[in-house]
Amino acid sequence: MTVKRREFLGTTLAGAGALLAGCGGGGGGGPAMGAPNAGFGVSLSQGQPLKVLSKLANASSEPGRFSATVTAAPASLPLVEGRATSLWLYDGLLPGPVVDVREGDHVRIALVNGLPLDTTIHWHGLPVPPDQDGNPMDPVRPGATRVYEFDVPAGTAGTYWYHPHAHGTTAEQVSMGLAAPFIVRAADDPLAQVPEVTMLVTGIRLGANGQVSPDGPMDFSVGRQDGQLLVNGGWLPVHAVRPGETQRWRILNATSARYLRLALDGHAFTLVGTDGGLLAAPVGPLAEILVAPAQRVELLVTASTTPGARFTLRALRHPIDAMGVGTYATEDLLTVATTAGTPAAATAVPASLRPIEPPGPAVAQKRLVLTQSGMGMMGGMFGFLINGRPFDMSRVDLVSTVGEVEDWDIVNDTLMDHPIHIHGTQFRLVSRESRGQVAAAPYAAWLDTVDVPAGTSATIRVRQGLAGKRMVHCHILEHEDAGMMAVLEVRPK
Ligand SMILES: [Cu+2]
Repeated sequence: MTVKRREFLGTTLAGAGALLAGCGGGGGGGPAMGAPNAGFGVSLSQGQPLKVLSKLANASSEPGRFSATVTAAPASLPLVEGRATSLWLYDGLLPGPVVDVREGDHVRIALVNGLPLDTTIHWHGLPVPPDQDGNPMDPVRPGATRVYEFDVPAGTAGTYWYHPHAHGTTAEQVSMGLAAPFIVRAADDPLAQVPEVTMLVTGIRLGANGQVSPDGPMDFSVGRQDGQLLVNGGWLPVHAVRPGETQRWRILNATSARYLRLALDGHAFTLVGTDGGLLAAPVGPLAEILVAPAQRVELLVTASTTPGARFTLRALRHPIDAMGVGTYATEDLLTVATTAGTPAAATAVPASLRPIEPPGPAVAQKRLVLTQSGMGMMGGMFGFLINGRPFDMSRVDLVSTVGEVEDWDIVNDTLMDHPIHIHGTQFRLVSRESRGQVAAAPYAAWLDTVDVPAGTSATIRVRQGLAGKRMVHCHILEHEDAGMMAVLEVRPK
């Protein structure tokens, strides 16, 4: 069985000629997109049971403290027959070990850098102090150990992740395997009784030699392309479920650039959580849900009551822009297999989950305009800029004040969709604008990453709680590395 490859640049290339002027691959596009998987195509083993992710062991026996060491280092795994694939992994695991803590915990994690290059750990979505958040200004050198230390405040229960944020090499480090979930639990979780499953989605692209292929110019233009989608490190794994059982799925999109428009054959989703944890009330039933790169969702899924049946979880066809430049083809992610036996009893879903307080009126405004330039950094054929400038870590681009609520208009004047991530806080989507039509956010939810499709804008309401420098960037990792990032300085009140 083969995965349907992404349909890039096929019949619509001519219309995108201006965008792609300078593409070395000529009319056929670059090798990564124009000829799907040309030069790649090593098949991974598939159909194994969905891996239950290992947890990072807590070395502290003191209540309220989580203490551990994690090592980022080269490792090799037998992903394809007869070959060892060289990867960069946390503690030798693909994906890395889950940090599983409770609200109120004090977290102390030592990172040992066994990699041949600088790295950091960014605690994606968590309100950790800026100097503990793995900014590119704070590299951990090869051979060095760095301790990250922070509190996990009340109200932050949710599904987060951690990954490197080193200057210019984040995409490379994540594509080599460095990513892992970080789950914060609340003492009063209204869904604590629902069996849960964590599913971290990553991409892997292996060359004919069975090794991870590096990013090329096309990747640095439109985000890393081709390869296979893995769930918990496995290709097309099988998730066995008792018929009729309701489960809580925590799904993390840890791919470089792949938008996941998720749908499960014959099933509907109930959305109960987003990047920053639970919604005020369940939303659904939903036939599909879009999870942009770096975003997370918590879904309730009630399996079919038919024993011994199989259903496919897919990432559905999704365009990455408004111009017909490229579209992700539908791709299978995982098989849900109902077991034999009698169906489980129905699970009652609470009508309300937790209060989501309104953030209050905005006292300041910001406008971020995303634009495209003719030439990109890192060999990309075009660059993406925030307010006209590429990233410079020595410059401050935006200034906010601790505790002040701001409205940010993020205007996408490029030809591609960009998932925009702000470090250190969770924000609310207020509204979206497209072709002059404004639509209010359909429900209250905490986000740290908002997708802003090409030619549209999004207004978010955001507040930073701690002073220091924060990163604001596109979470298509190749765009981030190629300079689509700004420095936000949060000043004390
Ligand atoms: Cu981008």
